[in-house]
Amino acid sequence: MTKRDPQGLTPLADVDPEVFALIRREEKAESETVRLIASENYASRAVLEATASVLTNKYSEGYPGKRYYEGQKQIDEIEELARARMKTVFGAEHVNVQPYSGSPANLAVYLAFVKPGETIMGLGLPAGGHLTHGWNVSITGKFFNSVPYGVRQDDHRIDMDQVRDLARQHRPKLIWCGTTAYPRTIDFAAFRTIADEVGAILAADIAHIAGLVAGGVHPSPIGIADVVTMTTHKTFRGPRGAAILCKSQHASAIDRAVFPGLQGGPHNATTAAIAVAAGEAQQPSFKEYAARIVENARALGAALEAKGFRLITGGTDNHLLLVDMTPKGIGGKPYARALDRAGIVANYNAIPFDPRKPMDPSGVRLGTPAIASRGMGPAEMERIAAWMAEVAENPQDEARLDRIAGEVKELCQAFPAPGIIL
Ligand code: DSN
Repeated sequence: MTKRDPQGLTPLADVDPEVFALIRREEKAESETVRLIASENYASRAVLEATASVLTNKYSEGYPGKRYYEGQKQIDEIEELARARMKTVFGAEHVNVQPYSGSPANLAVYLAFVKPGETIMGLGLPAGGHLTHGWNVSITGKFFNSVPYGVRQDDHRIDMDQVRDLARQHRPKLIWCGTTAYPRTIDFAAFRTIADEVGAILAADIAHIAGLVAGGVHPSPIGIADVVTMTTHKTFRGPRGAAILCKSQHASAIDRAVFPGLQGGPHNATTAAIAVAAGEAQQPSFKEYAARIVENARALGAALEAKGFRLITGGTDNHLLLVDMTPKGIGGKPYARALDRAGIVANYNAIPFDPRKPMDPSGVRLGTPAIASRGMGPAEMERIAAWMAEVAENPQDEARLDRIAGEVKELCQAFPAPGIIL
């Protein structure tokens, strides 16, 4: 769209070599490293293509058949398709695919069901909850009276007795169940019983485990929770986006909360990519992928434990491990830095009742969705655990970290990263 390119058809590499080079470097980095960030994954080429389509050009405030702009024939069909496929994948009565991401999806739930100042409950951030479940630095902890619950001191499992006691005492309007750093299954039915007893709306945030739920390896909250929120880019392996799934009786409250309550035009390219991802989630191979995530997390956990690592709750039922680095004599942050140098990408993370500060906590969080997408299995988990142990014992040995990074790269070459053409 310069004088020499009125059609805007010049490729990115020529229009903006600087941005192009940075994207290429990211592609190389994602290909050549073992990515263990529990919330990350590899979207397929098909998902990436839909995301990068002309749908980005359209404005579509409203919902299919009820838009404020003309020219919506394709957009309406795309959104209908995304909604229908998501309903099929999750068995939901109603789906809204317009939230821009997980935090706006959760805000829409507040807007639909709670007034400012009313009481809500969610798992506290230091115990593995999410900021938007009422943590004090988030708008959700400032605009609502938030009563966080936690995990038990002895086994670090969600303390359902405490949830019940706090709910009886504070009579919340809304109870969140859902986590970002919790390695165990969530007992949705137990939360339902408590919510019913105090007359609360039950919201399940399955952002982390949506792919496991879709793949049948984690119990589903559909039909149990009143409303379910999810991001579409974590274990679900779609584009950066979100969805809200709910019972029909809450459909119009949720839809009105998303638009016009919180957002303007939906990101139509994302909607198309959600449709693609939901189509992929209906394939038998998605079930295999979901099972591989959990199998790998268990195998990685067992291999790490055998090498003296301490796993919070002693293991995992899902896609992630929370590791207390204290027995290894290194903090989570310097360890995550050293791992990164060795080609293994994870994030430092607080552990429950962490004596250290949030920016320098005791733990690291490890997830297996991305390496499961590459097709790695238990044998590779053994190798990764061995490298992780070597890094923990030699975090400043640059030559050793370089050697490991080289070995990691070789392993990665044997398991090409989905969606990336090098
Ligand atoms: N940033 C996400 C995660 O890493 O868990 C939560 O929003």
